[in-house]
Formats: sequence, structure tokens, C-alpha cells
Amino acid sequence: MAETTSDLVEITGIRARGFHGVFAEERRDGQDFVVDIAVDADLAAAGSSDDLADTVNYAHLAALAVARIEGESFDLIERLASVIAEDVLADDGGRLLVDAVTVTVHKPQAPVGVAFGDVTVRVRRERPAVPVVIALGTNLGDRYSTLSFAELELAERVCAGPVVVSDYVETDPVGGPDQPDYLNAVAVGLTRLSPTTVLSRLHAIEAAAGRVRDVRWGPRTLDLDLVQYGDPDTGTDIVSDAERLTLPHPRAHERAFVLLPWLDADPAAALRVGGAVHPVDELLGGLDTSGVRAAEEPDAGAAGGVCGAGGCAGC
Ligand code: PH2
Ligand code: MG
Ligand code: MG
Repeated sequence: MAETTSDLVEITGIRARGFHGVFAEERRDGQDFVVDIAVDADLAAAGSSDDLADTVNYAHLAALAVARIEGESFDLIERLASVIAEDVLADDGGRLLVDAVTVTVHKPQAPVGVAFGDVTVRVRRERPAVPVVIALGTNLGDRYSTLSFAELELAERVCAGPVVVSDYVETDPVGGPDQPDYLNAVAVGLTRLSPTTVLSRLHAIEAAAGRVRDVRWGPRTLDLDLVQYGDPDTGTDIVSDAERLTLPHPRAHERAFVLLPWLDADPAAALRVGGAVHPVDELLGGLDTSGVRAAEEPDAGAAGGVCGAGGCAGC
């Protein structure tokens, strides 16, 4: 299962007056509540861009906490901490960056009946696991080894639980300069990482496979594209037109080399195109699929392997 990053945005000591508590005096008179919030998020982009749009604004976190402290009264600070954590996961200011959040609520004036320093509760909440669709492509080097490396890395670094990978397909290059045929596939799984963290993991896996980013749509050792995040059938898919992360993938609906293997991995696949959600098999009906062929696994025997052709299920 993929671990989250170790980067944090943390704000402590957010103080406001609230009316939470079990006792009538607490509901009547109120008291100060103090909140600390720490979000796990990949800060590499902000670290190099120096752009607030690439990180979680701590003022936004503080505003969420104050709204909850001053809002509807709860009996327990456990509840207050939980709703703040859920708010942060649901709304990080449009950054799509938060992987997990830790919220601590302090109640230093709690009616405990003896002298005490502070009382706190702390909750940690991760994102729920959501469906994710990733398109894989390669047309340089040992394409079969590269795709099987990518499958393992996706399972290890991006997905939570099993990953279903389509059969590989051999495809004519679409767009770009004159270049060799591609080997394409689509992986479908669940992730607990934010869309931004998924994207940066995909880039890290591409780099680990030896990819150098040069010509747009040119030949590449490994291309991993985030096609869809969340489930359009339940309206929980993320739609984003941010420059660094466009969701769903803006060209997936017109690419047979994505839709055919996707349908193989998930026959019930659906994709949002503009405002409407379409079954992928319906989208495929309108496309020319002649450039997409079943891929032949390289023959291990011919490459010098020890198994004979007949009856071997291991290659
Ligand atoms: N990827 C591209 C451009 N063209 N053509 C095929 N057949 N397969 C690809 O994966 C592919 C492409 C840009 O990512
Ligand atoms: Mg691509
Ligand atoms: Mg790409």
C-alpha cells in the first residue's frame, strides 16, 4: 500500500470561542478552543515554483477550524476534531493536494474540577480509497519489461489493494513525430492519495524507468497518464482544469489506445466528457480502432529461455 509523503503544512494554536461541551454552563458561557492542523501533502511543486497555488494555504486551514469552533455546538471535542478533519479532506482550497490530516483540539479551560495544564484530543484521517484509472504507454527500449515494471510500481506506490491491468495492446503512434509503435495498457485500481500526489508518483515512476522529458508526444520509455480520479457514475470524480493537473484526461475520450484496454480492464468503465458521463464502450463505438492490435508477448524460448513452446504456462 502506498505510503503518504513526509511533507507537512502545519498550523498550531488557532484560537476561537465556542460553546461545545456536555455541561449546561459550557453551552451557556462558552470557552476558548485551540486547534492545531497538520496536513500531509507533497510540497515538491511549491518548493520549486514558489507559487501559493501549488500548496495548501494555512490561512484556509485556520478559517475552516474557526468556522467549526464558532459553529454548531458539539458535546465532545472528539466530534469537533473529526468534523474539522473531514472539512480539510473535502476542501483544501481547490489544490487537490491533501493526502491525510491530523487535527488536535485543545480545551484548556475545560471544567475538570482540579488544576490541570491542558486537555487535548487528536484525530488522523486519510482520504477514502477511490477508483483511479491510469494509462500506460511505451515505445522505446524493452517495452514489455517497462510495462511490467510500471505495473509493480503502481501497485506499490500509488494504489491501495489490487490493481487490474488490461492486456497489452500494440498501437500505431497517434500524433507527434515519426516514431515506433507503442505498447499500451490501462490499469484500474483504488488509491488513498490525493490527485496531485498520484500525479507526482506517476512522474517518479516514469523517471525510474529512465524517461527523459523532451519532445511533446515524441517517443518515450514510459508514459503514465492519470485518466480519471474518482467515480463519475456517482459524481465523485474530480474535475479539474488546472494547468498542472487536468481531470479527467482531456484526450482520453478520443483515444482508442486508451479506451480499448480500459474496457478490457473494466467492462463497466465510464468517462466524463464535458458535462456528461458516457460508458466507455459507447465512446469506442464512434472511434477508429484499426490502429490498436492485440500484442504478442515476446517469445521467451526464442530469447534463450529454458522452457519449450508447448504446455508452458509460466512464461
Ligand atoms: N501517447 C502519446 C501520443 N501518441 N500514440 C499511441 N499509439 N500510444 C500512446 O501512448 C501515445 C500515442 C502521448 O502521450
Ligand atoms: Mg500520454
Ligand atoms: Mg503523460
